[in-house]
Amino acid sequence: MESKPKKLFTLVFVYDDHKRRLLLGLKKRGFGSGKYNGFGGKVEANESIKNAAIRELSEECGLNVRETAVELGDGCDDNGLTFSGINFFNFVDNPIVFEVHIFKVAYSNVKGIVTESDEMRPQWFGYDEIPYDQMWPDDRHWFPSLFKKDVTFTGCYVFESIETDILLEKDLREEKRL
Ligand code: 8DG
Repeated sequence: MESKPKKLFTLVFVYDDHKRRLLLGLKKRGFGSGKYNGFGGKVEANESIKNAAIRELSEECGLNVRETAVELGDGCDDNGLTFSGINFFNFVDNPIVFEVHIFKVAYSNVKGIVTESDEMRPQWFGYDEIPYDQMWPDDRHWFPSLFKKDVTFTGCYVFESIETDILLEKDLREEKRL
């Protein structure tokens, strides 16, 4: 995997500790369609990873990260976005590894109205009702780390093919958040 070139993606999860719920979107088209996921996509040329994360969140579900956070904590930046971890997805038959930078943001730190887009149909799920059966198979492996306050994580997942979601190998490391 190390020798394959990597392509950068983002993924953002909006959480609401007050109502103990997480916003996911049902992907309506393209790669991963029919699965629930956070909001994200490809990092464009000359775009920072963080700006790509903020842009994709806005494009896909209508929520905009505030310039200054209302609620601070959990390792977040001034605007409330918390870096959670990086997942590498290696599809055996694909020459490029996906490097996905994952962030979370409290619902109180975004503004706007949750809105369906061409790509995603947003839906809230209780923390105990995450629809893993309708998500990528690796997600149930690293989701617990996403919710931990004091760690970041690095995951490496090998899939049989880019056409199927058969997971062959998984590896997850947690690091103490500084
Ligand atoms: P487009 O507008 O050009 O169609 O695409 P995009 O929005 O720029 O990118 P995308 O194809 O929708 O990006 C794929 C998203 O899926 C990206 O956020 C990374 C994420 N993703 C994977 N694999 C996995 C996985 O196994 N689990 C989860 N939760 N997300 C994944 O690529």
